[in-house]
Amino acid sequence: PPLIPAADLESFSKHLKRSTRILALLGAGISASSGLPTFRGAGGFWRSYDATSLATPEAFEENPGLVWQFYSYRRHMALQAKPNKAHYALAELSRRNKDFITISQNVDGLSPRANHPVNKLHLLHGSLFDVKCTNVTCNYVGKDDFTDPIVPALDIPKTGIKLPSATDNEGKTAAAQTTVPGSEPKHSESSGEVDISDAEVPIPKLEPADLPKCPECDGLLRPGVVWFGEPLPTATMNTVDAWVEGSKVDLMLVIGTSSKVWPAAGYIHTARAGGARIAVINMDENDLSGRNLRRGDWFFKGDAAAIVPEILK
Ligand code: BJW
Ligand code: ZN
Repeated sequence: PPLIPAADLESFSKHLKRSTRILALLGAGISASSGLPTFRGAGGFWRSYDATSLATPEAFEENPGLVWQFYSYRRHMALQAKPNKAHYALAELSRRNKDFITISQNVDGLSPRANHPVNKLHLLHGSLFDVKCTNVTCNYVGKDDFTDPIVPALDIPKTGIKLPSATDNEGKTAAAQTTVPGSEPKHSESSGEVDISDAEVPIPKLEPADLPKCPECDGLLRPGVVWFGEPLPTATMNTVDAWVEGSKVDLMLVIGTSSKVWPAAGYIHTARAGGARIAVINMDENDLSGRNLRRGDWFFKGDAAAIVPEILK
């Protein structure tokens, strides 16, 4: 059968052409086919931990070394991953449409690397490549630092026990590399790298002294992401709220998100209340469609990397 029912695609395309104000909300599912795991459901585990339980201020307070190992692993994986066709198709739509904004819950940097216009891309949950100082009297924020590893103790390929592999019989070790967006990571072919997301692979217990330090006050740095219970970046929220509430949104694309996390999920309700029609792109029809879709909305089931370029053609 075709990827998308023809009647749905036709009515969607018609509406897309007529739409002037378009809003896209992105979640982890848009990056799934780039090889990055989502949070909920299968794959939402890192070692023996539920990924969402590590994304909390409490987890960081209790064991900053473990939480930094989790984020260092995620930085490394995100740098190895490449944006997929959905990231590129959205970036293209964004360039073509003046009144189109994208709000992303993702921290992986794949939309910016797909050259999504940055002034029309709003990162609600921060970035894996930003850092913030934990010292309450210091406001240091570091942006777009793509160093991998960020400090030597967080050198993921070397902190576990290196496993022998068929493609790595010359005894090469993966060297630490720095990557800039737009260029492909210069890291080795991953040959022989250990996967510390596997709880069987031993990792060292890190002390605060091993972890990233503030260049201004020498305090402990933390990942520049938004954890549960924390406020979202104020300026970003203000811009997005003003745009969404400013005038009627014609079309909202909800791509690869379980829509369970607030306030991100709230934009679906705000846009709909203002008269927007909603198109959901998700692998799982239980996420959002049944509960929230109305007559006139669309649900496109499948891999975002295949569906998004197809419907935005
Ligand atoms: C595919 C696919 C493919 C797979 N193609 N699709 C009760 C009611 C309402 C709110 C609350 C409440 N109790 C607590 C709250 C607040 C809380 C919240 O929402 N909790 C809910 C879980 C109930 N929210 C907060 O705490 C937020 N802050 C806040 O409210 O502050 C208030 C405040 C004000 C003033 C002062 C102080 C406080 C903050 C939320 C921060 C979320 N942070 C995280 C971690 C970010 C850093 C990191 O990456 O580590 O953000 S949690 C995690 O969830 C991450 C994600 O961005 C976010 C959303 O997840 P997402 O992207 O939807 O992923 P999944 O895995 O859930 O879904 C993937 C989807 O893709 C699935 O549907 C798949 O089917 C699909 N899929 N493959 C297409 N190939
Ligand atoms: Zn500081």
